[in-house]
Amino acid sequence: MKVKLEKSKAFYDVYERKPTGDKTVVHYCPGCGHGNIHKMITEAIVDLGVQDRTIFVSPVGCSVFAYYYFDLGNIQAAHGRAPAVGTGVKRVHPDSIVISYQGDGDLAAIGTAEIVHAANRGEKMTVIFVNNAIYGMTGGQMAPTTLEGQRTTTSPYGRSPANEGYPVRVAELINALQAPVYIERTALTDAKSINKTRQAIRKALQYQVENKGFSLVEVLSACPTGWGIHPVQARQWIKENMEPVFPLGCLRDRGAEIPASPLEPRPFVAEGLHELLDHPAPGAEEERAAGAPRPADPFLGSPRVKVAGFGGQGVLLLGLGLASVGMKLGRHVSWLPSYGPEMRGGTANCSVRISDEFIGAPIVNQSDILVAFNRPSLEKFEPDLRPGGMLFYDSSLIDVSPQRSDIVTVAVPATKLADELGNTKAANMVMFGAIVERTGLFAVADVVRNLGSFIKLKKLIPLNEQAVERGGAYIRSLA
Ligand SMILES: Cc1ncc(C[n+]2csc(CCOP(=O)(O)OP(=O)(O)O)c2C)c(N)n1
Ligand code: SF4
Repeated sequence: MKVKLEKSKAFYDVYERKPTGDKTVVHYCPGCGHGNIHKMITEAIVDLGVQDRTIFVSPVGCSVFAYYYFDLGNIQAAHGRAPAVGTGVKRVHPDSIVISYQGDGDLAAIGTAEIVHAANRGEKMTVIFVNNAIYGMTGGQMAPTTLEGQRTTTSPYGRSPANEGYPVRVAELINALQAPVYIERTALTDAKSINKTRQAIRKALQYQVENKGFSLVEVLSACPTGWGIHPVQARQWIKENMEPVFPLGCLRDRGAEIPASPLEPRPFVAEGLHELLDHPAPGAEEERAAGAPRPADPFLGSPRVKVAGFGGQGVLLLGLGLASVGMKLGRHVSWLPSYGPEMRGGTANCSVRISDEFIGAPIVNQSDILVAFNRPSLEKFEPDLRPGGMLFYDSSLIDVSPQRSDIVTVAVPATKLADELGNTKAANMVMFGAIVERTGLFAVADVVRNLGSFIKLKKLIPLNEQAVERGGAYIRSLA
């Protein structure tokens, strides 16, 4: 018999988001249950034909990086908040399939309130609850599901009910509520139980596709590392120790009572919202300055931009400016800042997307345009620029030449030009002018006209106007 092994299409081929190590393998320890459960989820999603509408909400815990692997819509929620985040997603996109994936520290300790209320409201989502009886990621502390007498790093003499209470049976707790449609507890111990888990995950997702209501599948899963035992023993340990406390089986299945119905379409955008926000509706005719055609290169017309430098160089404001002007011109935009805790001098970067299409994720992994204001930023983000992409760098501050030959490099002495205008801080706006002039993303005049949309102090506008125009003129002088 020939066995064909292939990876589910709902996984990425290569885990590009994984920053280090082998990008073809997951980061989980040998024998960990997370990988098995991920596989079951992806297979069900592909079979149900809902990959393009599934939004996976990752928890905090060992599966915090689940978004490295799933070729789905991915959101990483704060600890315990996945059901609340999932609620928001499902209410705004009732036609999406929402999966809240949570460990026991995440769901049963830090997010107790969120799971209880999401279940009680009957949010139409699927919760996959991975119960490994400890906090895996943080080194094996006691969790609410830790067994009586179980030794963990924070219960070295064994969990004592008198001191720490009894193990929380999550499936039973949720079963006390009226709204949920389907609740089942399964385990990953042997072929039979693995098959049961696969079926339960499938059913829970199927019910969501049929718009039936809230489902929770609790999976007893091994954490050989946290338990300090061999993966094979770990599976036996679940059987012998966990199953008596957390009995397997279906606690509730009301699927047959609730008729299937189509997922509701997305609610319309409130009429008048764009007028209220004082910008044209996305897709409306752009009000571009005369004589400024859109760039022919689609990547430059709808770019993914990374702007990076030191805090205090106006990196975030430049990104905000790109997004604000784009919005004023009727484009879909996103701006995602990222900075260190320092007020000044730390690193800062932002991801900007400008597009004619709805923007699924504001993250920019591979950029079409990189703007670097210092050498560490250039070195850090240059490898992520797509071949053929454009690199703008402040040549007054960066004394090395960029390394790659498959990109277009534009050196702009932004700080020097800003100094000539009397204010070093305007270097970011000099760069703004250079970027739009060189790429054709917007006209310089569009930027100048819309400066007030992101620079709130009116007295600063004249200087910034000069700076944008100076950057544009510099590019024209190179021609
Ligand atoms: C509010 C908050 N408290 C604590 C932490 C630290 N923390 C990170 S992961 C984790 C444990 C997660 O354990 P669990 O949910 O059981 O998932 P596992 O790692 O076992 O898959 C903790 C306590 C945090 N990030 N945020
Ligand atoms: S620590 Fe435990 S839960 Fe985390 S990856 Fe390792 S085996 Fe899995």
